[in-house]
Amino acid sequence: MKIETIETYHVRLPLVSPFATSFGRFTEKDALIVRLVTSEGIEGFGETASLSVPLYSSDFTDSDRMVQERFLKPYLIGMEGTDITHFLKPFAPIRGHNFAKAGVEMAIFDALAKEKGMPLWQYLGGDDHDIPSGISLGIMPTIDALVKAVGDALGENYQRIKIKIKPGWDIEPVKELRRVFGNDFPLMVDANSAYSQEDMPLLRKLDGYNLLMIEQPLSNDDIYDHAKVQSQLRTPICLDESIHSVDDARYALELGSCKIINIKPGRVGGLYNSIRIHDTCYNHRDGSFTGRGMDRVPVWCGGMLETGVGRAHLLALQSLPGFTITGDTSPGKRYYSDDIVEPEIVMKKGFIEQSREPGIGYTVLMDKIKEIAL
Ligand code: OSB
Ligand code: MG
Repeated sequence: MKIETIETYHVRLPLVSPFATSFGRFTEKDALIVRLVTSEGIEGFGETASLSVPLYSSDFTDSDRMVQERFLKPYLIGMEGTDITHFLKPFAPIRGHNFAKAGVEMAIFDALAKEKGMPLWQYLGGDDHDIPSGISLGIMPTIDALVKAVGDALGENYQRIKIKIKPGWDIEPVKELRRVFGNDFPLMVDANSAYSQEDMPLLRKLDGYNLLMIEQPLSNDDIYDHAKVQSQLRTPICLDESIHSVDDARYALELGSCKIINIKPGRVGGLYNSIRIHDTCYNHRDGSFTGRGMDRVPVWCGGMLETGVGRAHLLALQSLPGFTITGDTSPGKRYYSDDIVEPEIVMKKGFIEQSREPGIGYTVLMDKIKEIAL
């Protein structure tokens, strides 16, 4: 395969409902859709799913676009090869900017899978099964609004509910959800780094609500303090923001900073690194260094409110065997009234089917994208 062109389209889609986290509230979502064409005429698509502002990670849409234009595309165009590791050579010397790398890397993966005539999930080494769908619900104006949203989500058969928390919106919503819907439905919380070690009493209270996990309670780059907090909690901690690489994942497992890892291809620089982090967790064994009884550390796939292009990649990734916990990938309609792929990504009885078509398996609506591109 020889890379002939790489184009980037900046889109901004209105969200069907505002999404609020501890770091900000969003009513629309920016994304860079990357379209790669090979000299054989194969098209590959990827998505850079960073936010428009550097509040989740240091990446943001405009900086990622610049990194792609100046530091990735010039080295990739004209490159010829047969496997991903070859094409990743120009990525290696560039520090950071993982979301920028991921969008381009995913487009290469899509083209490589299409060249082989294989669905991407199969090309990545995944198993043939439907993907359970979870939902990530933002901070709501009132507890009643949250109860309504969770009731709706359970009614639609979502397999796992995650709610965003922040100081002042934590114990009360969790307590009320447990009171209304019972102690056993699959519930977790995501703090997006809103707490510190001083909040140990609060975290200990959360420990009493049978949560599947507490996602990223402490600061976005911390691995050390999370280990101290995890040692005082029964509830597993899951790291999101803190894990940017295979080494970060290894440090966290060896230190006991978490018992679960959220893998987002954008945050870790693409699918290749996602798979390596998956493998590190899947092959982790008790007795390796600390012996904390953590065999096969489970992973799940997070999201960045991706358009259908990015979500098709997330679905493919989740076919790997270590993704034993339901992730954040919801059907198209949960995010956008007018998604940019066909067929629509739909959920049936709480699951999303894998496509049988080559590559990401969805048609990217280029006319629509060109029309709305910024
Ligand atoms: O922390 O997981 C997060 C969205 C934007 C930025 C960070 C996060 C999220 C989500 C939404 O939780 C997940 C999704 O539905 O794509
Ligand atoms: Mg998160």
